[in-house]
Order: sequence, then structure tokens, then C-alpha cells
Amino acid sequence: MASALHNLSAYDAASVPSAKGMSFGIIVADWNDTYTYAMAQGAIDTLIAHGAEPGHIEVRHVPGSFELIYGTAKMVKEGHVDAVIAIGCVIRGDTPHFDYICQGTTQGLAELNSRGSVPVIYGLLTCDNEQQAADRTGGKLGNKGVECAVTAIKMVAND
Ligand code: RBF
Repeated sequence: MASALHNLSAYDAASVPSAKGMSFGIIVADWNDTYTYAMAQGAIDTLIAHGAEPGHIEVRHVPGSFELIYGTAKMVKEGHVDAVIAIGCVIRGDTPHFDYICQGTTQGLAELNSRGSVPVIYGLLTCDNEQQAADRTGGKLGNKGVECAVTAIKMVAND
């Protein structure tokens, strides 16, 4: 059973369908880039490990997590990819901005997911501090980017 002490990104590779022939978009926020870039790399490596061609993975950058909504909407509208993975990291500070950004981004991505033509995978880390972010982006709790990639493949295979 998953718990805070386990690597939550561990999965049974045999249960993941082949990603051969699939196209993926990754929108990555540059805020907290130490963590978002690690997640993006984890997602890319995982997609390729499951058969996606590097040329079929398009990575685009946006300034912050709030811009993930626009970046994702634009890529979905262009119609070139089978799924979009949106990656950001919000770290709680001393202002209410944390709650506004987390809620706004989450709601925006959820709306795109329900209204869009392809699945939108939610890769927004919402952390109290940098240690939590580090633990989930290649640290002791795995890499959320890996989980996003596996989810994207499964969603496209089921589409
Ligand atoms: N963007 C993030 O991706 N992660 C953050 O932790 C983050 N913190 C922010 C804190 C404040 C006070 C503000 C004003 C913005 C922050 N942003 C953060 C940027 C936000 O997602 C967006 O790029 C900007 O608000 C411009 O729309």
C-alpha cells in the first residue's frame, strides 16, 4: 500500500500499454524550475521507455503554473498531440497567492480536461516547502513526472 514512506512512482511497467505511435505535449512552468524540469525529464524518459518516439514529444515552457492553463489550451486546440501533460510546482509562501494559484490552475486544467478533445494530465505539485518538492521530483517519494507519463499513456490507449 502506498504511504508517505514509499516511492509512490513505483509501478508495474508490464501493465503500461505501448506508447509507440502516440504523440504527447508537455507544458512546463519555469517557476521553481529545479523541480519542474526534473518532473518534465522524468515524464520524457518514461514516455520514451514505453515506446514513444522523441520526435513525438513536444515540450513548451510557460512562465508560471497559472500559465499552464493557456499553454495547455493552445496545444490542445492545435490538435497535434494525443495528450498534454501540464507540469508546475507551487510552494507555499507567506501570501495567499499559494491558494489562489493552486485553485485557479487546478480549476482551469480540470475544465480543459472535461471540455477538451484530448486528456490533460495534472502534474501540479502543491507543496508546503522545498523539501516536499524535492522528495516528489526524484527524491525519496519518486518523481511525479513519471506518474504523469504513465497516466498519459494509459489515457491515450483507452481513448
Ligand atoms: N508560479 C508557480 O509556478 N509556482 C509558485 O510557487 C508561484 N508563486 C507565486 C507567488 C506570487 C506571490 C505570485 C504573484 C506569483 C507566483 N507564481 C508562481 C507565478 C504565477 O503562476 C504566474 O506566473 C503569475 O502570477 C503571472 O500570471
